[in-house]
Amino acid sequence: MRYLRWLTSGESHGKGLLGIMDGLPAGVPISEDEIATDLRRRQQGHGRGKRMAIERDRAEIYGGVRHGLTLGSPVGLIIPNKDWVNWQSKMSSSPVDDPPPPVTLPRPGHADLAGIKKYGQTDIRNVLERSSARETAMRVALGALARKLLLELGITVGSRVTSIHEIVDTATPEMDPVKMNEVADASPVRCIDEAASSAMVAAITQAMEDGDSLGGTFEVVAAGLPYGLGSPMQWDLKLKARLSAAVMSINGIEGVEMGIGFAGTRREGSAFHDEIVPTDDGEGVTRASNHVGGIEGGMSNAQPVIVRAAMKPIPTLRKPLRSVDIATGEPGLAHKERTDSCVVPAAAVIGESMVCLVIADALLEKFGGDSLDQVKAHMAASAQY
Ligand code: EPS
Repeated sequence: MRYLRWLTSGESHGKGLLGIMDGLPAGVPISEDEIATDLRRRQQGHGRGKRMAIERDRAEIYGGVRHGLTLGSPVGLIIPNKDWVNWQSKMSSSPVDDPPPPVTLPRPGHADLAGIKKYGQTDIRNVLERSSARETAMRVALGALARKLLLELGITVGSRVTSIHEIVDTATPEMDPVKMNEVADASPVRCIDEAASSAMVAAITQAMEDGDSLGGTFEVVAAGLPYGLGSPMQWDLKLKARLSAAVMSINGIEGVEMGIGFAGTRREGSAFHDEIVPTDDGEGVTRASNHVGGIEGGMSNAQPVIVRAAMKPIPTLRKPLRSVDIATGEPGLAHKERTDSCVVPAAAVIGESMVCLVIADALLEKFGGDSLDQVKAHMAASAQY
């Protein structure tokens, strides 16, 4: 991200998470309560483990905001880990007299094995702490800042879960993103269809009882984009490339598609492409469908952007898989940690955050200004819908 730059720091059981965002224009209204709303949404979902009962994620604004408005300076956020009280010695930044025994049985599917080899570690905890999805709490907090900017510019972003394990929500809702979130947030698995929701809950409960985990798919929708965010001129400027990289970076994501994605390959071109038709008032053009998901030639085409993603089942299992002890070379069973059973509902919220961050970056690239008023003026002068 070139215009809205951000970084996170923090370990899962360390003191907390830090985030810094640079490039947000001055004058964007933002409050800790608004950030907390998205953080709360990320913590929900049937299938979360005991950790979520401990944490009450809330980001404290450390810099960049005064009297409810951004200053144009870097925004700094801190989310303290409530669980830190239980880990102060085990995760102390200073040497301790009684270090805990090292974790030596890598979990298949986690960062454990590749991480210890890469960083030359002998204790898997030195890898798993940062590769934990705990880090995504800060992404959601930073995403809430981007979401506020987008909201001021008429762009909304929502999500829903479309499948968990073998249960598919076949609903094809004609909903704007805000309505989609309203309905999804009322479901314990963030899906639209009530029967599918109950079946998903039952499947997750079964997996929890079995000490197993489940994956699934979700969809993120962004509406209100003008033409031309992103660019066809270089590969790394294409909006589709930027969105897929961002969503693919979420822990556990194994696939990303746009619009009807892979299913579209089973259609002829004539049944795939979205015909250009006059608007109802006859004053402009719109599309008869949106199979491609709002991006053509690497640019937004003023239709809703639709990003879908597939998440693998969580690799930490109470019924562990085979592994080999890195200290002794002896075969054993993978390390067991307290864990979640299914986090697809949370991943959908994280997906929204990543999409907000990328679209805000692309928007500042095209219409950038030092203040919100300037960005609005630049859009009013040249944005095409
Ligand atoms: C995670 C393991 C669990 C999850 C955690 C991700 O944490 P713990 O080991 O403390 O029980 O709850 O997710 C979060 C803490 C979070 O905020 O989403 C893992 O191994 O990746």
